[in-house]
Amino acid sequence: MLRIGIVCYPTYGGSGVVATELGKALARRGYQVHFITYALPWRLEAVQDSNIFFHEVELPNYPLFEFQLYSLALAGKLVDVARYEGLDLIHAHYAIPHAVSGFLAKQILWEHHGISVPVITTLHGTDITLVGLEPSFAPLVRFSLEHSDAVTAVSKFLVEKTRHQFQVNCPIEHIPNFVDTHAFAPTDARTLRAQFAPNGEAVLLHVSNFRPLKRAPDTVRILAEVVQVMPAKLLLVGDGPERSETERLARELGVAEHVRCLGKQPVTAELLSAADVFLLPSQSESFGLAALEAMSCGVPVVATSVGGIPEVVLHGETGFLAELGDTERMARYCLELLTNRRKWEHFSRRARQRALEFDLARILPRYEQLYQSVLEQRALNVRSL
Ligand code: GMT
Repeated sequence: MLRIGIVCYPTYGGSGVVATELGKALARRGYQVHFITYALPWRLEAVQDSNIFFHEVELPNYPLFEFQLYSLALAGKLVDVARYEGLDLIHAHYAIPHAVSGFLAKQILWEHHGISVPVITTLHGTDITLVGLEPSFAPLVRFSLEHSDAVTAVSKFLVEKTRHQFQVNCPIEHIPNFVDTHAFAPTDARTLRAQFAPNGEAVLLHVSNFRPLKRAPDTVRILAEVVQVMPAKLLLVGDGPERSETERLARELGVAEHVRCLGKQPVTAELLSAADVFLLPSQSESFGLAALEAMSCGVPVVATSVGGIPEVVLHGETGFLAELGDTERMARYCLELLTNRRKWEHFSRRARQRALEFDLARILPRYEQLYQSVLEQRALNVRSL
């Protein structure tokens, strides 16, 4: 079976979650999966699978280095793992710096060791729409994409955005994100729910890394509108730069007692199922994996109509989409669902059905086919040398 190196961010964020869930699923299919990153990936902690390996990238601390040289250390580690574990390919999630380090490792492996290890890059979002556009990074992103053996993007929006922003000539395959619909299924969460909403209040839920583009404070603005009509609670899961501002706003708007910040919690089917509505008021979102996991648990989503969200959340069917910042409208959409049980149940069913279209079992073969075709191409290239 193939030996696959997966490079990802290990932190609380969608790209790392996708990479980790992909690796776990590949390992269950018999592939040998090597995670190469600076810390144990967030969703890998509980995994006991003999096909999964974790290689920590060590960062040499030399006084001359005012800044840590992670990209280089990662490239060196990739060379090492590829050589000694016999990797067949490297799958880099998020272009910066992973695709660049992958390229460097590939060149070293070939030129110094005669080993050909293709690099596949999966684009996730801000590596293209935000940070990748920084003048100091943009040339590297473009170069690393053009030198990847295959490039995928998690939404059609992101494919188009990449073409437009970076003017790359290479093919970019759209492989959408996925959800394990067995693990994320509607679950009896009455006990958990009663802890957060003991008097039968409606429950709104938001999960994110609280970066400014997630617009977490907008969830509080939505709550403030909703509680004028009916009792409700807002659960905030995750942590990040805007958590304090979100809490401050809750106090300013007089709704702090209805907001519960849970911090970085494992996102489980039970937690998601405890909610009536999932909120995703992002400024930019290439896909919205958190929304897909909520939908898989039968939770309708109220979100902004930005980026790739409309490819996941169907307006008027599995949730509602509003203009960025239009928290009044988002609150009205919440109330439309919260005050009409039949409507909520219909949306909940459609949300689950929609999530089934992104089931892991449907998407995983797309990555497996891609791996095969990249390796076939490699064999042809090596033979023609
Ligand atoms: O691009 C990012 O902001 C990082 C990334 C992450 O690690 O959280 O999120 C992106 O990748 C996810 C998985 O593919 C997508 O579901 C998110 O929509 C996307 N985030 C953005 O585009 C802001």
